[in-house]
Amino acid sequence: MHARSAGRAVLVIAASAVLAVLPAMSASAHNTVVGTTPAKGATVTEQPGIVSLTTNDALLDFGENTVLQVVGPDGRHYETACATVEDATAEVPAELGPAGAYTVVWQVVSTDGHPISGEFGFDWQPSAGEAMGAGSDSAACGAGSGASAPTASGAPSTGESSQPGTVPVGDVLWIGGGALALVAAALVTWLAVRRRSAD
Ligand SMILES: [Cu+2]
Repeated sequence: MHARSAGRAVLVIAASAVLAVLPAMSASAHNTVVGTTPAKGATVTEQPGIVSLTTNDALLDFGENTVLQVVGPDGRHYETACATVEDATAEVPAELGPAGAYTVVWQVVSTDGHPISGEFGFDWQPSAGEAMGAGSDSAACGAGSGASAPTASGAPSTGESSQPGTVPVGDVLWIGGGALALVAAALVTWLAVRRRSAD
């Protein structure tokens, strides 16, 4: 085997190894959900006012990458604003409508910069006299909703919603670090192979 083709084979093997290991490495740093309001599966009889999700660690505030949508049994949205982040909790104001099963669809950004997402449900059985929200056909926040995530400075949004695929900084660091490790490992192995085949 020529040294050059051996080096190329090593590169391919090293690349495969890095790609296989990366997801496992990054998963260990993800926030995990420790609680929600309302609680998952709960029967709610009074307007909760706020729907929230709490994790085990501080969340990153990436504006519209933080999503909490409250979807009613009629498929309409009952969240009334953009979600906000406070330490380990993301929350959104909501005014529930008709009785029935509600689903909260959420996405938050982990401490390591990776988005995590999921959903949970609760049952809305309003007591007599509870006011009902009208809901909306579309999400209260995000592209096309006309609303924008509040910013710390209170400055108007500058159209971040046109880039839904924005890669969090953490991802770039993970990928950059992985690529560096791969290049270093491949170089060392290739030099070893070349020395052996030169003998
Ligand atoms: Cu991660």
